[in-house]
Amino acid sequence: MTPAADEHAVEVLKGLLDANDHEALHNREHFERHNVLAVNLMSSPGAGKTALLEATIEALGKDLNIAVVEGDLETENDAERIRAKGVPAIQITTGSACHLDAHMVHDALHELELDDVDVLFIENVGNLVCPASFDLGQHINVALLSTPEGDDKPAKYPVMFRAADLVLVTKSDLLEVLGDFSPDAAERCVRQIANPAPVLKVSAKTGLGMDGWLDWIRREAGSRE
Ligand SMILES: Nc1nc2c(ncn2[C@@H]2O[C@H](COP(=O)(O)OP(=O)(O)OP(=O)(O)O)[C@@H](O)[C@H]2O)c(=O)[nH]1
Ligand SMILES: [Mg+2]
Ligand SMILES: [Zn+2]
Ligand SMILES: [Zn+2]
Repeated sequence: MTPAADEHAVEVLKGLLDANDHEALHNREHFERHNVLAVNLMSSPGAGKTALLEATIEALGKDLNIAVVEGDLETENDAERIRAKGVPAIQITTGSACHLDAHMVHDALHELELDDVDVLFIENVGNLVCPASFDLGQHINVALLSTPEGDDKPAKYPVMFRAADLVLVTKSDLLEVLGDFSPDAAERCVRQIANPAPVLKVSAKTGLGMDGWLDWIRREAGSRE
């Protein structure tokens, strides 16, 4: 690219992000008005975001009113899995976009009865790169790192893991069979990018470590009442 074209590209990107930030602020007003805790779940594809939500709904669904916004390029699969647990879910299909933006989430918010919601989970598109750059108006970012991905991912994808208020090492039931994933090494990577966020081991499959995560969500939801 010529320097002029380069500059133009930067201007276009900046304009997009400004418009997104403006809409994110508006989403935040929706959440505040209805006293909703909004949690953005981010990870690579298949790290276990929907499985975590299914297990979370099973454990907390009686105490907290949960709703879910699902982001995928195509299919209604994840929203259907959530609805099967008796919780409202809005599926956003982004087509070719590899992240959710604040406008997409805003459209979904207008399809939900937010007065009846305590915690809104937003499951972002599976991608360790750009979801972290688009504010959705959420209060909390949770980054999932599944054990088969390797413990060095926070070092390789620092933008995502720096944005995380909580890091969940998912599929921790596989630690024994994998043998080479060190939760301590993963945590060191998170510290090296100057993120003091808690790093918790969980397994949606066996329930291992889920109490720490569930307590954390209960505490965050409680602090907003
Ligand atoms: N062993 C094990 N497998 C898991 C666990 N959680 C999820 N899985 C499996 O991992 C695969 C992907 O899980 P999903 O919950 O669909 O992952 P996701 O992050 O929502 O995937 P995308 O929405 O497509 O990005 C499925 O085959 C799950 O059964 C876990 O705790 N342990
Ligand atoms: Mg999913
Ligand atoms: Zn993207
Ligand atoms: Zn609105």
